[in-house]
Amino acid sequence: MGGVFSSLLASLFGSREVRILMLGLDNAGKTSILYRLKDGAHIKTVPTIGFNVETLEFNNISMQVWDLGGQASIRPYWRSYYQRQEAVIFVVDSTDRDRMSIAQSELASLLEEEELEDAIVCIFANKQDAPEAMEVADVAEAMGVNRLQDRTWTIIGTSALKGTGLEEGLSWISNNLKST
Ligand code: G3D
Ligand code: MG
Repeated sequence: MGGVFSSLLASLFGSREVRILMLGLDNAGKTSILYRLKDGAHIKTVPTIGFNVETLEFNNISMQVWDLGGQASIRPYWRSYYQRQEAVIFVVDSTDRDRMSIAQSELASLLEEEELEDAIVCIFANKQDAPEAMEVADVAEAMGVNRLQDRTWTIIGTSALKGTGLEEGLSWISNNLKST
């Protein structure tokens, strides 16, 4: 399967400006997802104080990607990136049982950010192709999604390796974005 970005996202979002933030612990699969989506799009990696920001730009769509975890001291720098982000994709490594609780607390603190209070949240339970992957329902429970009642959210099983679930996630975002 090739990249799905140019054809799929052009049809999903048209000329609407969309800003999507993709976050998760390192090794969750974010860069792999970005490259899976990149067909026809541009990816830049911008080194910033203490971390890299990857950006995918296509038409009016921009997707910013960065790693969370173990970087509390630079968290204040992130705030400037949060502004006007309409959707958050939070990527979880479904095989990483040991760090599920760290991922959960990172997601919880992210959702407390005032700038993100209107953002819709799509959790990718990634690496579903791996035999040892936790089931999506178990990832949902570990991520504490029952506490997300006042948000527009979903969780979708994905595999960056196989390219599965990504279209479904992007369609969900397109269908759930607040109209402006
Ligand atoms: P990150 O950008 O979130 O840090 P990466 O994560 O995209 O760099 O991926 C980290 C590792 O997980 C890579 O392995 C990558 O191939 C693997 N990976 C990403 N997505 C999937 C997936 O859906 N399924 C499986 N099985 N593996 C995945 P390496 O070995 O290259 O470091
Ligand atoms: Mg990466």
